[in-house]
Amino acid sequence: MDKRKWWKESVVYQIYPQSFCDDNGDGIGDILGIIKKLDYLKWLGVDVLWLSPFYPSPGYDNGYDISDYEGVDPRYGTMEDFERLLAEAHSRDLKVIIDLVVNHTSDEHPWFTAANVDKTAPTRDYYIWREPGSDGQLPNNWGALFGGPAWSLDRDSEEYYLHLFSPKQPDLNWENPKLRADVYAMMDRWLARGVDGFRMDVISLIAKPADLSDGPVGPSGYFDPRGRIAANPRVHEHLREMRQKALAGHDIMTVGEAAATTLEEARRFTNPDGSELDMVFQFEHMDLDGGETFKWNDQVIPLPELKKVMAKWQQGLEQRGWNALFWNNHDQPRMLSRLGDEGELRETSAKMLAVCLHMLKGTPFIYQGEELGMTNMCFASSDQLRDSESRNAYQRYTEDGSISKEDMLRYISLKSRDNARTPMQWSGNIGAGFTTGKPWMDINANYTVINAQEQKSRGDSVLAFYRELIRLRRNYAVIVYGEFVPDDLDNPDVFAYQRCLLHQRLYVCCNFTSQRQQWVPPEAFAGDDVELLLTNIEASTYLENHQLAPYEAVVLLKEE
Ligand code: TEU
Ligand code: CA
Repeated sequence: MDKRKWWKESVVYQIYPQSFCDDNGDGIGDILGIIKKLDYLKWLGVDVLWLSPFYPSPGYDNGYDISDYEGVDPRYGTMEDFERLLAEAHSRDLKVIIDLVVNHTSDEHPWFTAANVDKTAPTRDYYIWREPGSDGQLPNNWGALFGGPAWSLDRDSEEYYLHLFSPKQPDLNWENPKLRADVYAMMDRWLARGVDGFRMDVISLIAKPADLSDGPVGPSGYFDPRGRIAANPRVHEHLREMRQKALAGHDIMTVGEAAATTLEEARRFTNPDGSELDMVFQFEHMDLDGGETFKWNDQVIPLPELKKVMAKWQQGLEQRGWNALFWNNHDQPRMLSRLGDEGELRETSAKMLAVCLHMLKGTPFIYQGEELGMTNMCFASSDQLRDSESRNAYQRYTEDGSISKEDMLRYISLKSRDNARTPMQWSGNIGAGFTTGKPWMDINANYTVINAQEQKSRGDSVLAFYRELIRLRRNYAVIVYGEFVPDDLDNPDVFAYQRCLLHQRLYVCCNFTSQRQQWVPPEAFAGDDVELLLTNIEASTYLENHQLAPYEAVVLLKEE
């Protein structure tokens, strides 16, 4: 049996502060805006809020480039605002976890600004430096995720520093014990303020291997070192130390963003002995529509592959770890646009995707707007883009002529991170109830149709369905703790599985197509003693004829 833990029984809601709710009308979401929406989140029924970064930042990567780990960026408010948010959340019995971005800082962080002018600065060794080759060459052929090489030359000291993301995000040197102690002390101060845990940004990549040698060149023209870095076992030593020195004695939750992580590594990260993290985000299911040109193409996720990847992680972590379940976050295009129907069956398919994810074993995460069935943006011009990854890619591929401008805009509309970052659609009024000013990025034009106000008043809305789904989790231990058993992984139309816990059994089947599907459940679920626990279709006929309507999802319950 799994050990009971509150974070296994919780549903987490991710807030991207910049795009959530703008209180003061400057077009940027802020902390007071979040406070205003706490009653909405409580009504929805989630247990934990994860806040993406709100710390002081030059904003090159929307706050994932931090220049002060212990402050609040004035664009989001003040430390008093944050403390009020915590108090208001706690008074509603909502927990709050914050983003811990310690793979890198901003190049405007005082640790770096002191270090790059002076080789003898105490924080010089907080970063990773290499001398240029005899002809000034780069230390190796590693590429940065947001384009170009992973090394930039610091002109003052004439050495290169490593950055896995952009040149504005120098990587920290986790081999330095003083850096580690500084990070733990900073975490300790946030815990003392009362936060309930951390989402740890690219934590799988903090331990750079001693071997910085070249690797095989990929589509970017460079070697993508993430797999090699993630395989360095040293990361587990760091996380064990962090657990002992920063987290011991706190009843909190930790979720690691585990880019490029294997199942084997994830078992160590989420070992039930609690020595490292509670759960990890893995990305294998998100990368199934990648390809030759990274993600800049129109490939779609093949359902059988998706099912196999999900089953692999479900079964692979059974009794050996814990999954964080997600279809969406601030780095991903909207899953509804990837796998659902943006047309007439939008709401049905949004609910089906919700059932499919929330009935898996693990802690579900909802990304703002997902509970409304928000969709991708159709970007008409590259001027609308705010994400540096997308802007850089647009420039690179259109300038070298490898992808036409039209195609690149189409790919961006399908895959860009900016699809997730358009402002939250609260109402059909101008500004979508997000802002009374000019929004920092364009609002999706469909806010007049898709918005929270309209859905809150309607019993059959996507929003009402999410609320019901969350409520259901409270009443059935099998949803939290039942073992996952896959069904017919090769079938390309329906995603089906069982969940089993002692005397309770669930059968979940989800139609991923716009056609009806004949779908006969296993024998145990065919009798009269089977209850239709949940469906997203009005007047479902599934129990009578075992037919799934287009995008229908069904959950059957059998109690012995
Ligand atoms: O993301 C790290 C990461 O590896 C990916 O999610 C990546 O951003 C995406 O695949 C690129 O398409 C984290 C944050 O979630 C992201 O917003 C930051 O940009 C990144 O780290 C750097 O801090
Ligand atoms: Ca604001």
